[in-house]
Amino acid sequence: MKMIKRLTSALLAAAVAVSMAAASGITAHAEEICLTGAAPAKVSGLTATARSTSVTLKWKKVSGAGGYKIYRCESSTGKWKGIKNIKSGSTVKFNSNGLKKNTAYKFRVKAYKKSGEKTVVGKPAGVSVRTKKSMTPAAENGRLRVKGANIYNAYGAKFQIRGMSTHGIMWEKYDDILSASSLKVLRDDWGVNTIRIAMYTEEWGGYTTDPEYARQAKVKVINGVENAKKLGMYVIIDWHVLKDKDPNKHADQAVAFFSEMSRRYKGYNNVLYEICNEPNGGVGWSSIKPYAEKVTRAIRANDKKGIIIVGTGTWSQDIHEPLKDRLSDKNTVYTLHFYAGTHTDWLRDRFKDCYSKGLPILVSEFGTCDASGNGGFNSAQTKTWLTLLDQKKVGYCNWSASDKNETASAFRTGTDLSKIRSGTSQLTQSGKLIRSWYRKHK
Ligand code: IDC
Repeated sequence: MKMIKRLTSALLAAAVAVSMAAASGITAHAEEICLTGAAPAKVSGLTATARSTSVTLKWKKVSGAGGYKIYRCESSTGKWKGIKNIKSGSTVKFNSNGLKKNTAYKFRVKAYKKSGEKTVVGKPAGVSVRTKKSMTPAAENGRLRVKGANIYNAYGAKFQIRGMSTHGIMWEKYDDILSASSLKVLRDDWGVNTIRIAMYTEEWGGYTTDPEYARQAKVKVINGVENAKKLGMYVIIDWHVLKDKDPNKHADQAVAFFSEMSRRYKGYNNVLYEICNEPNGGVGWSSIKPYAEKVTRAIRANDKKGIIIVGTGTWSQDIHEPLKDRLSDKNTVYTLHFYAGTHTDWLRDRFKDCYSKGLPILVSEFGTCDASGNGGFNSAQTKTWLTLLDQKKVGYCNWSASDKNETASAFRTGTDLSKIRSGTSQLTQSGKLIRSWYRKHK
């Protein structure tokens, strides 16, 4: 009994000495002797979850590891390649991005630690996995978030919105494009990952002009969001300020609307809130910012994660204004709109400057023609813009997925928007250009 007691206290004293030494940064001599050369244990519990272009690896933390080395081998080539060295000893998860669809991969993870000058590496754990053939955009990418000047998916890769905007959902039957069958064609035949629901605030059955219009418009928005969700597409709810010029004019209604939407959609991972399409008429950032703060507060009271899109002055061209006066909400992007026939090098230069200074930008609307939406189809300028945005991985939505008789429309006049067909037979020159561009990236 006495013996055991004495032993226990001796052990306790040793433990205290070691931990004191560790705390003071001195390595205990005894520890050095027993650890030199001893490799960390083999990683255990390694699993791989495949999507179509990325894989998430998870494993159990290895005690004493200083980091992990990760290797990948595409089975068709049989060659192993070191793809990542994670230095934090506590990391037990890694996303491997940019993989080919429907392809077999093997991964290896080895724990390592530094021993003096040397790195000692444990035995590899391995796992095999096959990426999926295809997945919906939202299943593939999960919840989007803003980081630096870009939008990222849930697995740490930059994500580019490629969307179509409706025309005004209260105009004619332009909300028909929100049917599940038409959205599916946009998703599968075009490669569209996002639908933007344009709800005018003043023009043509505008939300703020009559409570009955507001009620009808809301039903259409909800229908569109639900169909997008079923199809795994992202959806932008757009408070389409235009004629009203100053978003502050209907700020109370905007707050009430976005408060209701964010309460409804806080659990969805596919909803983005665009709170003012295009401030104009000389309304600058100093007026837009307090409006954005008000609406952001209303949204964040319910939905902490959905991305907020904020319009900028001069029909969403003045992105340089918020550059030096950013909103505090980190999950916000700033709107830039271009119409290819009107906005050329000078606006591209502004875009490049703001992007390079870290401003997160979304082109939530662009047209292939001049700013009137009619006339001046300009394929060359459209391609110059889209090439630039693709280089920076900045997203865009085309105006518009409608059949109105104007140049910006993607569909020929008289197309039944509720049942669009795959292929190009129903498309205008603008629709053909957009579809083929989006398909390249599918
Ligand atoms: C245009 C529509 C047109 C409609 C007009 C209403 O294409 O049919 O009569 O609005 O004022 C924008 C706006 C967008 C415009 C579009 C083309 O966001 O509402 O749509 N545009 O003018 N900004 C720049 C161009």
